[in-house]
Amino acid sequence: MSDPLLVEAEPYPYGFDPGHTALLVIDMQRDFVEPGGFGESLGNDVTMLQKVVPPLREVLAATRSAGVTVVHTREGHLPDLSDCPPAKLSRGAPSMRIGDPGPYGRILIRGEYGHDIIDELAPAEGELVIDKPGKGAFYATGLDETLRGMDVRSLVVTGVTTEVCVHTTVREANDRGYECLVLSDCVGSYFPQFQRHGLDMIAAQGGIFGWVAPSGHYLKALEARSAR
Ligand code: C5J
Repeated sequence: MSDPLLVEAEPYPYGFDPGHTALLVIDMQRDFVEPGGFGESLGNDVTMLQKVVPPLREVLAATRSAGVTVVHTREGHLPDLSDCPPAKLSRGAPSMRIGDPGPYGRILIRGEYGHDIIDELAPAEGELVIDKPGKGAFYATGLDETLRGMDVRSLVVTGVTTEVCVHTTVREANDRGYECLVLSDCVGSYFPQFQRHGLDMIAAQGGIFGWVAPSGHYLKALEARSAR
């Protein structure tokens, strides 16, 4: 194995081997990021999530150029809602429920326009897209088996929202033995305080769930590798 690349991070440098790493892009779907979707139906300001798009585009481009595996996820449900627990359907008394007609089709239903990933971050041909019914990317998806099959051990985590699907996924990944680096400007929350505390919680206690760094530090490590 070659020397790991080092990313300046909290709580200490994060080492990863690009050949055993995947970039996870979590739920950058129209239903969360664009006006009129599920996120907004819950009363959220979607511009808070749109900030993530420019740095994430850069990360995606550099990751692809470096030949690192990219995995996208989408939260959503089957058209008959058989994979959506009743508690999830009614939670939060949204103005529109999962499965209701919205401006981009039925809210959070697989195959609908709103369920899909925003154009700016569209998956490239051959990139994995994992459809998940829960908040965590490992629950009921087969993601763990897929990553193990590719000998992936490290995850660079991006997407939305920081305190919900990103956090749940990082916790699930940590319990399964993956080393997670969360890129602070490539994850987003509708709530500034959740963004701050969500990131703090990952790197606290010596990196209880993983590492946190701005995307520039990750890009620098990839650039240093191409200069080797
Ligand atoms: C939420 C997500 N917030 N992708 N989903 O319901 O974080």
